[in-house]
Amino acid sequence: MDCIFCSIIAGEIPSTKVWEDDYCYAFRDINPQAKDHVVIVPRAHIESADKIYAGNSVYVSKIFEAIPKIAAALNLENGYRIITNIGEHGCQSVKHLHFHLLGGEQLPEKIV
Ligand code: DGP
Repeated sequence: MDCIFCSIIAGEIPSTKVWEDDYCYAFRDINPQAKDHVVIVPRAHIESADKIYAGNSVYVSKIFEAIPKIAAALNLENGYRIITNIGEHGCQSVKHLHFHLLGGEQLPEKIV
């Protein structure tokens, strides 16, 4: 399967690792939109948050267990933002489920 994030997880494409465990891998975004911009991906290839079901939702719960640890490692005690883009209207460019963690500075006005 030709997937950039699967290749990053496999170490075939270099990345700046921030966190990893049995369920997820987190690395710095190549095009940061904030001082700290981390992409958190499940080790399993799941297309997007629209493809979550009972059989794979453990990856999502494990990622959300990891998020406070990643935030603590980055000293984001003043807060941060988590975003996931889904499909064409959501402007998802990489078709492997991922959560953007943005922080490290005051973020711009939120959409919602
Ligand atoms: P999205 O637009 O939500 O699908 O976000 C995909 C993100 O992935 C985008 O912010 C840039 C990042 N990205 C794409 N390719 C690479 C890569 O090869 N390395 C790293 N570090 N980030 C990448």
